[in-house]
Amino acid sequence: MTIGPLRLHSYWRSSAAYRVRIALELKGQPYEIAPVHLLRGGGEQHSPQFQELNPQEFVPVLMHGGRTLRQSMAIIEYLDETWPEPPLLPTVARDRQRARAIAQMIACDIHPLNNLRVQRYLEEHLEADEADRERWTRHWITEGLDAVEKVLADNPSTGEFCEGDVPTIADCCLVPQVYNAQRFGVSLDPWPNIRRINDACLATEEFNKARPENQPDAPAS
Ligand SMILES: N[C@@H](CCC(=O)N[C@@H](CS)C(=O)NCC(=O)O)C(=O)O
Repeated sequence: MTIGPLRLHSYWRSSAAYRVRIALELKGQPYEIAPVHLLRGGGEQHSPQFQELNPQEFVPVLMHGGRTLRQSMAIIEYLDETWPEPPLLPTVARDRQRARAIAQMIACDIHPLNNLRVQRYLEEHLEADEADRERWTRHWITEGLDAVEKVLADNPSTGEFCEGDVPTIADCCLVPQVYNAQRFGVSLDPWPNIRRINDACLATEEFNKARPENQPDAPAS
């Protein structure tokens, strides 16, 4: 199906945008990146122009077919419904439920606590210094990934990837969350399944292309 170009408002380090980039790469759909710098000048996500695209002042936003699509999980499901191959949700209901559950453990219960606006609130209203904020971030990542590891370990549904042997929506969420964990110095040692699946994902061309450091708006290293 072709209904015009795909344009993704993204920030190289945003893990929610990273999820959508992975899904687009897995679908083999060409897309343009429209960078939104989340820090410069207080954050371009707060500009009046961007607020028109997303009143929540978040990336990602995907433009497609004259529509403005928001919320990474809903965008991934839209991509899956628009281009069904390869599927990002398993065909069997119980497997599909498990893939969504793992994805939501990350996207609903870990990531929001560590978002930039939460960090800013801690700093500006609760007088949390940088060390406090990093402790906060590491705490929620560790507690959340501990639970994800338990769900992955010793479960016959876990395969090469989180659910079975092909990447699903769960892997689209896991890899960006592991990137965040590493960014904040959280060791993956307690989580052998998470580490193995993250390595398997990043060994593929699709996940590799979506990596933060491979984005046009990433600073030159
Ligand atoms: N639930 C949203 C979360 C999006 C989100 O948290 N985006 C972050 C970057 S990862 C953002 O734009 N933060 C800007 C801010 O906090 O000011 C989604 O999944 O799309």
